[in-house]
Amino acid sequence: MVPYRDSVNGETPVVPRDTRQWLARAAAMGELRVLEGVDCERGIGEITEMLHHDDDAPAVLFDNIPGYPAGYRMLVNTLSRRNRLAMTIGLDENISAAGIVDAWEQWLTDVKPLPVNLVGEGPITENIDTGDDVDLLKFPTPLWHQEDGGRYIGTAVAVVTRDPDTGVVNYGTYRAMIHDRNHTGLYISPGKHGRAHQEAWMSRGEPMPCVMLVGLSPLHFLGAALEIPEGVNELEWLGGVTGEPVDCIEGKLTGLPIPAGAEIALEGYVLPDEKRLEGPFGEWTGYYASKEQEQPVFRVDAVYHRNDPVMLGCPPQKPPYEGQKFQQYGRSANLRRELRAAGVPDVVAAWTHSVGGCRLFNVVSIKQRYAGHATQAGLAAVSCRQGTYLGRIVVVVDEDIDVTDLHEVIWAVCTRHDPERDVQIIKRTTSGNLDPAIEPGKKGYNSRLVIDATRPFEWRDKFPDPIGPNPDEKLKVRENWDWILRSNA
Ligand SMILES: Cc1cc2nc3c(=O)[nH]c(=O)nc-3n(C[C@H](O)[C@H](O)[C@H](O)COP(=O)(O)O)c2cc1C
Ligand SMILES: [Mn+2]
Repeated sequence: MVPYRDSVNGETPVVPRDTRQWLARAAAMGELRVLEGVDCERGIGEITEMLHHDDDAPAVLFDNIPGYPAGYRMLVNTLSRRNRLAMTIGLDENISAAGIVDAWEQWLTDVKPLPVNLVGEGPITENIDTGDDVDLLKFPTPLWHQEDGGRYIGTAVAVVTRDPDTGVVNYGTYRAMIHDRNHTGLYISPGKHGRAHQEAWMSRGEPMPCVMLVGLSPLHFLGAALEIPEGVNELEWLGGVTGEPVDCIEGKLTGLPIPAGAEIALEGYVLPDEKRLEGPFGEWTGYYASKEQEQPVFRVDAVYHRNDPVMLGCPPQKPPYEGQKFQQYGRSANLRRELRAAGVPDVVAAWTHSVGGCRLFNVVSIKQRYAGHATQAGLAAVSCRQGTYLGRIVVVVDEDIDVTDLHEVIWAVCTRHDPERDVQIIKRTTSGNLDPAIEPGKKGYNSRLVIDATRPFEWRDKFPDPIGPNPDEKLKVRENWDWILRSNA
């Protein structure tokens, strides 16, 4: 076993290995504020909501939280800004939105996962509490929204589970509310990989071995929160993306991999024969759409943490919030990839807008080739895997429209589509329990609006010319001149 490495030949790696390296990089970029004395009852939740809804807001580290030991910290809003997201995953901090989507598409198709590197100990083993010493209440867990049913220690989490049949390990973000000193809830929605593992263990009547990281590097949160194909161990995928295998210890009780550089890990079992009320909790649609409900219980038998641990927080808010501000790149990459794979020609770009929770409002741009091409693209965007769950509106635009820019998209809708000619409603499509627009008791189906906001194919040559740059030209001007927008000099 080689020891935990926080440097490569004495150099700090390009991709921050752990939370401490991430904090140092964010501080050097001028992207981190430290706030002291803010309380868990209201203050942290209220400030986090404000940060999520300002595009230029920094990451914030709360310290000296009243009622908790100094040094027990809470870090929020890490991945909401593109430059911090890029830094987290080893891309150029000035990369464009399209640049991240291109990188993501490549990671989704070409990355070779790297097995984790097992180490005997690491920062995470600095403190290990077991038995009566296990106490989740010692960590500063905020009441994130005033109407929440409890304290959610698990928001920006990674939950490690193993398939009992295949042995495949999964790393997913699923919410966890504290029930008491050594129990939390665990809400995994149907279709998620962790849910399949849970169902497999429960059907055997056996407790599910589980590790929940509630203090972890933003990179690991990103890997756990994004939709990566089934059967891919996200820890190994992260190793492939960064070119460095993730150093892990083996959990002493479960044998599950625990990143050695993580801040706080809870280890134990999801019980086969117990459920407790969980929720309500603010959800990604901007509502409390699922009320208090009976959900499985995670019994925590061991707590591992670094000295002066840093928790990571990302409570869902009305869109667009932090989660969607980073999800938009991965989901947009996936939408474009699936449209191309479905045989739609000349798809230029696709964008799952964060204001629609990266599901409810999707835009596709094409270079029109033939009559009906725009309809084909729109219907494919409704029906492909990325577009099917809880979609609502799809807009198809020409290639001169920047799909990421809501102003341009709505301008195209306002000036190129005529409702009588260009709107279609598709009925009985896939919705879900969280759809606020569908009456309680009737959830399951919804319908879709497909707007063709391209120039009508048959008379496109007579359509008036737009003013201003095309997306490539616009990008170039911004690359050269955007310092004018940001500089006070
Ligand atoms: C902040 C945040 C909170 C989330 N909470 C939940 C949750 O409580 N339950 C759930 O099933 N998915 C939740 N998700 C979505 C999943 O993490 C996401 O779909 C991920 O891909 C799941 O991993 P899996 O694909 O390995 O199942 C959340 C995502 C984010 C960003
Ligand atoms: Mn997965």
